[in-house]
Amino acid sequence: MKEGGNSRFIFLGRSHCAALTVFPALGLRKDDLCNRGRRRFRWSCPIRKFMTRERVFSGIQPSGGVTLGNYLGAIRNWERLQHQNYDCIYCMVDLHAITVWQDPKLLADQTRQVTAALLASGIDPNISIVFHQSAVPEHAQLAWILNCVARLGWLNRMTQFKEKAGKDREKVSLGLYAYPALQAADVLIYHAHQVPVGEDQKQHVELMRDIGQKFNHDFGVDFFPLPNAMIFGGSTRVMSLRDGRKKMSKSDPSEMSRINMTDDADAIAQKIRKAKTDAATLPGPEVVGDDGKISTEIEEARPEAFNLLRIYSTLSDRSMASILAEFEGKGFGDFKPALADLAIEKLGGISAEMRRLESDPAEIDRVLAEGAIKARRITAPILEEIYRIVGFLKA
Ligand code: AQP
Repeated sequence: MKEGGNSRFIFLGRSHCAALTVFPALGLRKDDLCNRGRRRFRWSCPIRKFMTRERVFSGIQPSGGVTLGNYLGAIRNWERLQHQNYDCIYCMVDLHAITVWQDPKLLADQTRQVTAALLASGIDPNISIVFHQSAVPEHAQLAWILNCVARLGWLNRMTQFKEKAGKDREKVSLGLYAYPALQAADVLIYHAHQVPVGEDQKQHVELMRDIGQKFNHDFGVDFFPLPNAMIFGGSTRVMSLRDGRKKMSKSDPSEMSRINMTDDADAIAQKIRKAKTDAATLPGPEVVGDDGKISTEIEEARPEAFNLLRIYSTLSDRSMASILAEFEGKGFGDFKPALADLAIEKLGGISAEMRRLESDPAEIDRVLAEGAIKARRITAPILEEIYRIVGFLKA
């Protein structure tokens, strides 16, 4: 049996026990193991050697209703990835949500609602692992270790912290500052390779790589694979309907700034009708370059207009050039009703399914509990290995 390539056969050293624990979770048999003996042992990642498919991890905060930004920038892509050659793990990151105040009376329902949004969007818990973060303690356990690996200087550069903390930096929680180290733990505890996110999370994924690399270097191991940000689809950054320079966000105080996945047809139509635009007519397809992109200069001159056009293009799965060819020379009086009809058509089914799922909270809880069991089959042996690398005594 040979190591490497696409072989399913794995050679193990001291990691044998952890490997045996994780084997059933990966659908492999004990016979697939071949222990080469201690002489050839290197500190390396046993789990990684098992993997025949890349692992995808991503999360979403149950910090409010799910927005069109979350859907187009993340959830829709997650649904598509589970039908490609990946093992997908999707998490309601409630530990992240409490980095800003969450009403305890609402948090559980918000977690169920976000789960309902994933399921209603086609994420299948029989294909992907779907769970909530606080049910898998290894995330927080690894986060503490990574807090001791990450450097203050790195966290000081995080733009999301600067934006969320604003001028009142002294008063925000320590958790909000340490958020990216927990996010690194979320991904590294699965040895995940790919992290599908919206554009706003790119810097955090880069930080995960730095943290993983420093851990590997400090402990002299080749343990954590370094994850990649997967940023794809036509709407990697959906902007506020009130301000085309600001990201559409769950926590924006203005309800009119976002479309929620639970909005009914009237609310969607009203929000699009009132969305900020400009007085000019829409340009033709000549503004789209050969690479399918529009220059930053052109977009920045009309951020609200291009935000709505991009939403239309992504929702309809059509190119920007074909949308512009259709609406060239028309004003927003023509374009907005067409966008509203499209959004209602595409989102209506999802919000109806969300309502149906939310009417049975026990079933959502069952899905999450089952997902947590599957997740822990992966995280527990990896954490055990990490504890050994760090030098913690076995309990
Ligand atoms: N406007 C957006 N456009 C594209 N992608 C977006 N995402 C969020 N907003 C947009 C992507 O959705 C995933 C889940 O995000 P999150 O809930 O974990 O945190 P967030 O990025 O901070 O989202 P919000 O809506 O802005 O939440 P609050 O207001 O609570 O901070 C991520 O992949 C994110 O990129």
